[in-house]
Amino acid sequence: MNYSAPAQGMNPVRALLAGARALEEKKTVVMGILNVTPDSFSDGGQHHNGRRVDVNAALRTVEGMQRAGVGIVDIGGESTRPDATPVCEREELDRVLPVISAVKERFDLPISVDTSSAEVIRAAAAAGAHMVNDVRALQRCGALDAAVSSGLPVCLMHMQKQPSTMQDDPFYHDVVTDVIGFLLQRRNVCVQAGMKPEQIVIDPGFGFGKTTAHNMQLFHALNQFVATGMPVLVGVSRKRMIGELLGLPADERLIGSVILAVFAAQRGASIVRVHDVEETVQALRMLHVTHTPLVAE
Ligand code: 7PJ
Repeated sequence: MNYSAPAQGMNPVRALLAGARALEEKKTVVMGILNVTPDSFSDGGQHHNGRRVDVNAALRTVEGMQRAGVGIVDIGGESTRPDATPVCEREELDRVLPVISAVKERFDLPISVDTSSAEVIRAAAAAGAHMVNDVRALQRCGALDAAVSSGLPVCLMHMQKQPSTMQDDPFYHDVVTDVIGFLLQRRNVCVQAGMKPEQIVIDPGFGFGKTTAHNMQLFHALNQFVATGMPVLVGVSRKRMIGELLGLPADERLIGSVILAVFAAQRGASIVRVHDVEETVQALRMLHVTHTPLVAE
């Protein structure tokens, strides 16, 4: 069984979200995080034993996500936490490709690949991935061309500097206008390179070169991102901003994460990227059945 490709002429992101059983009912899609790294910040090593990726463990996790009602599975082989060891392209391919192929074979779920590498984009697309999620907004050498030729929907995320330096004194003139300006500029570059505007999802990049105050300003301004007309992805799950606001370590940030996912959905996010799929799906179902009105800001 496989999530089928969008019908000819259908808006690709709409098709992806509809495939994730969502957009037609204006519901927010839950994207489940599947890290296949030895060192991701809150769940590293679950699907990688330090030497190689554990495909069976990854499949068990996806099975749980599917049962819980996940919309998209986001598979990533590079940790972007500040002190992570950089990964070479070959290693990233060895981590993500077997998992993409195995998930594709077993599950009827849209698959996103979390990568900045042209080679990984090409290989993942050939293996049947349905979306490219790039924290570097396709700025790495060759990534833009690879994404354009894949024809897949892409998520462009904002990051200031690189993971190893991004938290050294982040500075913005105005974080909201700076980040929206960057994303609009990357959207234009992508469209000039041949991408369809409807292929593009944007993401403020919570925690990537931002203080907690910056993150909060961006969160309050989500309606401005939504107003660009592009679907918005929000990734705040277990992030440090929640830890700082509540004074809690990464493994105790579930409630904060779920609440922020609900707020993001109320403010019009199309996709929320989360570790805790079951709890987030439950919370969003409650939001949807109770018809909580959109928060106007
Ligand atoms: C994000 C991401 C995010 C998008 C990561 C983590 C760090 N991709 N990849 N947005 N974060 N689009 O999961 O905490 O916020 S890795």
